Amino acid sequence: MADASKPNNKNNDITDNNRRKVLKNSVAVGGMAASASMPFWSKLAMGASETLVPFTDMPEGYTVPPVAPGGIHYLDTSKIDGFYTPNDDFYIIQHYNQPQIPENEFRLNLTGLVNKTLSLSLDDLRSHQKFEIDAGFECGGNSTRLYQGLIGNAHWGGVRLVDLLEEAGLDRDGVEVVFYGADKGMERTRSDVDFDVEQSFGRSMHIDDAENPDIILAYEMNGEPLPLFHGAPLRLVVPGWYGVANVKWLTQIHVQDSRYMGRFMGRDYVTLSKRDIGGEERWEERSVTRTQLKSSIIRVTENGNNHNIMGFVLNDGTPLRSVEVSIDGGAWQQAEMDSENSKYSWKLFNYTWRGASSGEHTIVSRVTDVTGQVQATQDEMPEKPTRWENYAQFPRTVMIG
Ligand SMILES: Nc1nc2c(c(=O)[nH]1)N[C@H]1C(S)=C(S)[C@@H](COP(=O)(O)O)O[C@H]1N2
Ligand SMILES: [Mo]
Repeated sequence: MADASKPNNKNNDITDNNRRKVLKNSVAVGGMAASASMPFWSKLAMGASETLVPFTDMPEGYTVPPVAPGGIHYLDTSKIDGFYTPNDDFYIIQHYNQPQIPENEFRLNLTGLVNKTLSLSLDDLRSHQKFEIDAGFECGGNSTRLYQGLIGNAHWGGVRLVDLLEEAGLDRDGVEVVFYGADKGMERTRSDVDFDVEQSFGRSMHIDDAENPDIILAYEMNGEPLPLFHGAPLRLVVPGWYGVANVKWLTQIHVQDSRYMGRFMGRDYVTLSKRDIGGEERWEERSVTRTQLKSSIIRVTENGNNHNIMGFVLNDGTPLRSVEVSIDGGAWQQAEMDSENSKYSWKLFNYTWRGASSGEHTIVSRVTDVTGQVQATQDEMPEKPTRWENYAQFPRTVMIG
């Protein structure tokens, strides 16, 4: 596997239609050999001979609304046709506004328990050593109702967070690193306060997590300047964490000695689930942080007598042991992995389904990581009344003509 802790300087040859040159770098995922026999996308890319097979769990003619300023956007996952999500189709979620920050006014301030406060312009950031990494993520609120549409995978370019933390010099009392966006909203913060106060979008993490050398302050997305809707000019990307951690329109990083408790850490994006806490069964409230192990089928195509069943895996970066597909409740069959998959990218897989009979079929995938953790079925999921972290197996239905 590529060492994601080293700068990734591979050439980025994303083309308009987002098809990729293949077999460039054969990356195995956690010992699982990627198929090198047949280029992944040239096998799946919809050529003249290949047609999309409709899912019967999707309404006929399913389409997604176009990208609109201020709105949210999600993908029609059955139409994903490349390893990288194009910038103009990458899903969009923001909880306040989409602030437009003039480049010459932009500053990133690093404050709090540091030896030296930093205030950096975009040029200052660009003059730091550049770091590039592939990372895919999904919204912690992604759902089967959108056929998993709140997902994306991109190549990010920018500065390592750890380089700036080192430059500022961490004070020994620092415990928590808080990331503030420039977008703001009015919030009723406590049940015992009867007025709203203005708050910025904010997220935090323990200082040990913040020192992960793969975390990037990104000013580029897929080789282009970071687009407005994705947080221009600078956003945080925390590989292996849910989308909410990736603070857009990032303007301040603050190191403090106490727990940050803003809305998106302490009230929203909080999973309530029943868990064994040291032998006691308790209802636990937990911030949405690391991505839970998940796979899903998103696209089926027909090619002669064969069908290609394609899907994605997202997780926290733990290497995978297997991705399997089951048809109509039959035995689990190994899928092949895209050779472009890397530690924190989404991991695309394909299963070649031979001799499918006509009629409706149920197909489902499951992923297992090297620690032996297996993706749960819906029935095996912990009791979890909140809507965050939908990582259960997702059975789909297709009609074979
Ligand atoms: N400043 C700011 N950053 C934010 C948000 C936001 O509302 N404001 N939303 C978060 C959430 S919930 C998600 S899922 C991702 C979405 O990133 P994207 O719109 O680039 O896909 O951004 C995160 N970063
Ligand atoms: Mo999200």
